Amino acid sequence: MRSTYKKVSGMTAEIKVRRCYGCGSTLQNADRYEPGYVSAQRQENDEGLCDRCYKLRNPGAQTSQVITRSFTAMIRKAIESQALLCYVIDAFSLDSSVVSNLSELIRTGRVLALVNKVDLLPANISNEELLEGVKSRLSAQGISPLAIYLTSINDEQTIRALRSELDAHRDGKDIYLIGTQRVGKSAIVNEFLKYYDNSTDRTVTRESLGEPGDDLVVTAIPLDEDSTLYDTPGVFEPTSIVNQIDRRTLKYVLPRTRVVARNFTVKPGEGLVFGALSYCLLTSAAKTDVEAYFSSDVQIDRIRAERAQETFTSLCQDGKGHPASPTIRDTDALAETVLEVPDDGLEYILSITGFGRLRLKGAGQTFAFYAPKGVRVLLHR
Ligand SMILES: Nc1nc2c(ncn2[C@@H]2O[C@H](COP(=O)(O)OP(=O)(O)O)[C@@H](O)[C@H]2O)c(=O)[nH]1
Ligand SMILES: [Mg+2]
Repeated sequence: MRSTYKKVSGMTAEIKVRRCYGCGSTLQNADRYEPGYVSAQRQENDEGLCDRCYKLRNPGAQTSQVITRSFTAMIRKAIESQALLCYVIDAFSLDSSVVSNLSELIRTGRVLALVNKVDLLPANISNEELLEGVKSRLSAQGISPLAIYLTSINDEQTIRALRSELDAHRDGKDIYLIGTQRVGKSAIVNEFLKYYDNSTDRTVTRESLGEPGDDLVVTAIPLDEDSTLYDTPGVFEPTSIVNQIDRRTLKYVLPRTRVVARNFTVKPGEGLVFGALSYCLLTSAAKTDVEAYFSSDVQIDRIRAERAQETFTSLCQDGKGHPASPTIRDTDALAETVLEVPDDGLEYILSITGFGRLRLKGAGQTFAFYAPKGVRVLLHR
């Protein structure tokens, strides 16, 4: 779909292609079986979502599924045929990319974990620590992967070696790239295609596997005469901050360059505010050293408990908090989660799903987190 903007100077109209905020497809109203389709009834909408993503986010009375019937049918078929399910995971955001609804669906299949975006990982976090985190999260969801492979679309070597890594585990069967939205499935495919040699007489196609009213469009890449690699649409993860903020804010929240740890000492009665999107307060124990891991575009400042609500609201409304989202205007948009950290001197992670996390040594601290309603706040080892 195209939207036309008249330039202020008048003469030329500028044409801008609009993309779906959910799946990234170009919005269009020509073909309902192609991605990005916006039906006539939703033509005037300003959500910037295609019908599919709109339906997922506004389940309404009809259904509360975040994984559609067509998607479930596709996975069942894949498992039956012994296909390799390539679970694409975001190295920076394990909590928003290792998700229970998808894990549950693929548990009985042959799963390979493809941990992508390793280039974003802070320098002080080792691959061993990352692998440990991935393994424990998958295992908590009943998955023991055949292998865990680390990739980055910015690391040619990992992309070049991807084909042989996948071939080693697929037993000649199909491969399905699956995962939540924006973990990099399509970006991996684009890079993969640069080194891809099609030895078949089939071509790379877009295929519709869904049923009417439940579109499911995949990219199909022939691997050999009888097997195919499928890039599938991202699964919607309702507990991620990504769904609670405005689409223009998203580019600041999702890191684009390597995340650098930022160090703070927080005293009781104090806390930290993350842009104009969330904050936390230390409500007990002695002062604590924390390392904060967020996109470098997220401004982090100290905040005092007794003025926290006021400070937060003014950050939201006076343009001083960055990033700010028009969907979060004051503390009414936030919900409280209290995290009690054990007093054992071990390292703990306090995470706001899809946004960022704090790392600290357990000393019996109590933290109150205020994150957008619906966003999960978690304590991990
Ligand atoms: N830094 C970095 N960004 C990546 C990587 N892979 C994907 N991205 C970016 O992540 C965003 C989402 O990627 P996309 O392929 O559309 O995700 P999909 O929804 O899983 O298909 C895009 O802006 C990509 O450029 C990676 O390895 N490193
Ligand atoms: Mg994609």
